[in-house]
Amino acid sequence: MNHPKLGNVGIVHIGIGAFHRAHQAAYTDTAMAQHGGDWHIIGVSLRSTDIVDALNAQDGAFTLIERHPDGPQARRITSLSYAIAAARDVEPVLAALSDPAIRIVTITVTEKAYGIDRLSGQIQQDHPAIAHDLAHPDKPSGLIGLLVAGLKRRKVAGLSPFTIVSCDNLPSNGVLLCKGVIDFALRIDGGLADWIATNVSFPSTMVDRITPAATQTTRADAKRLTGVDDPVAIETEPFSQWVIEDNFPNGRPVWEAGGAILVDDVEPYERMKLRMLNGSHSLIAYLGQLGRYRYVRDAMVDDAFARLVAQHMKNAALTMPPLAGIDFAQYGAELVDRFHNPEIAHETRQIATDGTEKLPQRIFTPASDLTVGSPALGTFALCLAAWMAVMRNRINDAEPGKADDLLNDPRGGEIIKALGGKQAADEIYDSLAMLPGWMPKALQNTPVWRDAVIARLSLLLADGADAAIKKEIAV
Ligand code: CS2
Repeated sequence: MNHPKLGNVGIVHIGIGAFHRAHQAAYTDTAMAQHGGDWHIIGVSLRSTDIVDALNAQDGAFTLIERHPDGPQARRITSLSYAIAAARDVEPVLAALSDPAIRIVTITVTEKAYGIDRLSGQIQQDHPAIAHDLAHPDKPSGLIGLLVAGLKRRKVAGLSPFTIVSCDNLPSNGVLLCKGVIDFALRIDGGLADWIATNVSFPSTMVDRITPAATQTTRADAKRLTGVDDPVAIETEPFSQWVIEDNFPNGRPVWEAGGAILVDDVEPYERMKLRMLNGSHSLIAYLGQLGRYRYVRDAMVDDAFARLVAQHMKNAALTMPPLAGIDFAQYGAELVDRFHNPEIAHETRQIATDGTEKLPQRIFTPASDLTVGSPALGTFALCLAAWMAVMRNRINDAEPGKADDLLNDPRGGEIIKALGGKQAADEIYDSLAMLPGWMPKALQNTPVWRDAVIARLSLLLADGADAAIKKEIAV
């Protein structure tokens, strides 16, 4: 599958949103520019067709703007060869996945598209894409179904498999995906499951680059800086990090050229980032939604809010064993600087989506790692309380029948049902904490945790976000 202009492909990427294009596509671009290699990317979009058409109309190339403090810099990325819309026709996707040239599949589909139970590693049979794909394994529509169908074709054709690289903010993302893929395969073809278990590698990764949704300003700046009008230009911060488990039996681009770090064990880096960056992001997002801060940077110029974020970083650092070569305090200070970046318009509403998917690894697991009754629990409890208050307020504010759209969460229907008009903090906590398979039992059964969340939720509901923040930083 050679592209007439761009040379040979070697990677299929599933989920070609802004984050992929600001991150892995940029690393691969740099790697090929400096070291060559047949690593152009075939991009797959699971749902959208517009982005696919727009990218193909410009031969896969797009403008990436980096928002530096002293002004934006634009770069044309050409590592993407072309794109395919799976929603239109899945056959070209399966053809790409079974192309002998493809040696790696990378993934950014967000947490909710996996359909894998975090604790057991088994697939969630009531997840819409999983349910569909189990019933139609040769015509899949979701991530796991596509991977398994692609691997099946390769096995039948006598080809070696591809390496599968999750780049989503899930803990031990490679291990989790491996378990889910094998469990799905087991249910349709035991021999295939064995083949996958023996032959496919799933390196874990930690990915980091704050990438707000593109706006009209992005497009206008791209035109001003490059002279090219690009409807799919994207913008991002200067910082970028990619820590990758070095487990690529079929080769890989020299991603180190773009600054990637290859390690034996990604987990400590992933944990640090999920707990310190993403956890603080969720705290800012839910409190920001309550306090009417549209952007992360707006919250960060509020002194009390910034102190709260620093306090949460410190608390999150307490939940982890030391990591050689990393000073958590310095890492936290750098995160605070990144959140402050006045050039980055990162909407709290964007980060506040999919709370049921994000809070377990950002809030629950670290909170469970603290000793019962530790004062450091406070900011974790405040984040959960803020999420609960946002859910309740959005339901209260919604027109009849429209609450689910406002919640922006894959478990929105369940949240609405659980809350069922409840307005008191303890009732809200008890109904939402009991969402099946969500909050770890150990935390659920800890009365100090329940009390801490309810106290903060009461204050948020009665006096608002400012009062709750002031109280927290005074503790
Ligand atoms: C954010 C992340 O939307 C969110 O939940 O916390 O997308 C965050 O911006 C990235 O993980 C940064 O690398």
